[in-house]
Amino acid sequence: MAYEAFTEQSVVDHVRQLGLLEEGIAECEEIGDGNLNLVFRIRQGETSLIVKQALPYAKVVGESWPLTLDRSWIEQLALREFSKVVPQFVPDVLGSDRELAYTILEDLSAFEIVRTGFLKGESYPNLARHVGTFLGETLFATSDYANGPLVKKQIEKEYYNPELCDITEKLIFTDPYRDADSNQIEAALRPDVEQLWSDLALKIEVTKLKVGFVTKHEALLHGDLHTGSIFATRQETKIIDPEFAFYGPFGFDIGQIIAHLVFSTYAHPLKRFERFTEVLTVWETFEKTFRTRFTQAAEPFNTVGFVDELLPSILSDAIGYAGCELIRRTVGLAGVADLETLPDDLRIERKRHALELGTRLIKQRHQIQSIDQLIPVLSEVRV
Ligand code: SR1
Ligand code: MG
Repeated sequence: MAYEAFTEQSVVDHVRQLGLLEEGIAECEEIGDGNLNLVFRIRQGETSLIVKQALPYAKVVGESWPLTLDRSWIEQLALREFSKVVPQFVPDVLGSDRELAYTILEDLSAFEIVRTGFLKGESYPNLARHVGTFLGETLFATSDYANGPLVKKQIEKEYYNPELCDITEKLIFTDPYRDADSNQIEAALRPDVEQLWSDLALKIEVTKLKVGFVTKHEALLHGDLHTGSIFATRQETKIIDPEFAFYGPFGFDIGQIIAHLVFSTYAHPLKRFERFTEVLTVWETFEKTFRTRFTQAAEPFNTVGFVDELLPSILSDAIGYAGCELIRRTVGLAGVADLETLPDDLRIERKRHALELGTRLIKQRHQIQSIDQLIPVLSEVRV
C-alpha cells in the first residue's frame, strides 16, 4: 500500500482491517507533541493502542525539511532489539509497516512522559536504576564484546540511519557553534552565544566529540535519549522513540540523559539533589551492569585491566556529550520545556548557566575522572 499520512478516521479503518479492533465505534485522537511524527491513540472498550506514523518531513519545521520515512522501520527494529535483553523497559510492538511507516504499540496511558512529570514535581524512584540497567544491557548486548564479529556487523547493517544521524551531527555538533539558520537564540543571550562561537578551544573539543560520534561504531544507541523519550510510573519505566537509533559511541546516550536530568533542575532547583543522585545512579548502574556482562561474556576482549580503562573512557565521552546536549538545547532548534516554560529573567539566567556548564563539561571531560568528581561540577552551577 502506497504511503499516505493517516487521519483519525483512516488509522482506525486500517487498524480494524488488521484485526486489532472490533466492528463498531472506536475513539481516536492525534496526541503527538514531538518534533517529527503523528501519534494516534485509539480506544475501544478495554482495547487501547498507539499508532505512531512518520511524516515525510520534520513536523517541527514543516514540509520544507523532507525526512526519510525509513526512521519508522528503524525505530521498531530497535525496540524489538532492545526487547531481547530488557523487554521490561520497552513498549510491546504490536505491528509495523515499512511502506506506511507506522508502528503499533501498546498504550502506556498509565505512564507519564518523564519530562512532563518532572515539570509537575513528580518523582520516579526507580527511573535512574532502570535507565542505567537499560543502558548497560543494551549497549553491551549489541556491541562487539557480546557478539562475534560477523553477527555484530550483521546487526549494525540494519541500523544504517544516515538522515537522522545527519540531523544530530548538524543540530548538536555543528550549528550551535556558528551563526546557523536553525539556531533559536534569544536576543539577551546573543553575547554569550557569540562567546561560544569565538572559543576555538571549545570548538576543537566539540569537533573531537563529533568525530567520535561518526566513527565509533561501538553499540546500538537509542540516539535521542532525553526525558521526553521515557515514560514512567513510580514503579515502571519504558524507553520509547528510538528513531535516531544507529551504531555509535557507548557514551552518547548516557551523556544525553545526564544533560536532561540537569535541565530538569533548571525548572525545579529544589529537586537538584534528587536529580544529581539520579545522574550518579544512572552511571553506577550502567557501569555495574556493563562490567558484569563484560566479565561473563567478552572472552576474546577480556584482557586483564582492559574494561577498567574502557569504562572511564566511556564516562569522559558521556560527560562531553552531556555538555554538547546542554548547549544545543539552549541555542539550537528543539529547546526543552524545562527552560522554555520559565519566566524571562530566570530563563535567560538559567540558559546562561546551561551554556557555562556545557562548555565546562566539554573542556574538562578528561580531568573529571570519576562520577564522584562529576556531581560537584554539576552542583556548582548557580540556579
Ligand atoms: C528536526 S528534529 C529536532 C530534534 O528533535 C528530536 O527529538 C531530536 O532530538 C532532534 O535533534
Ligand atoms: Mg523523539
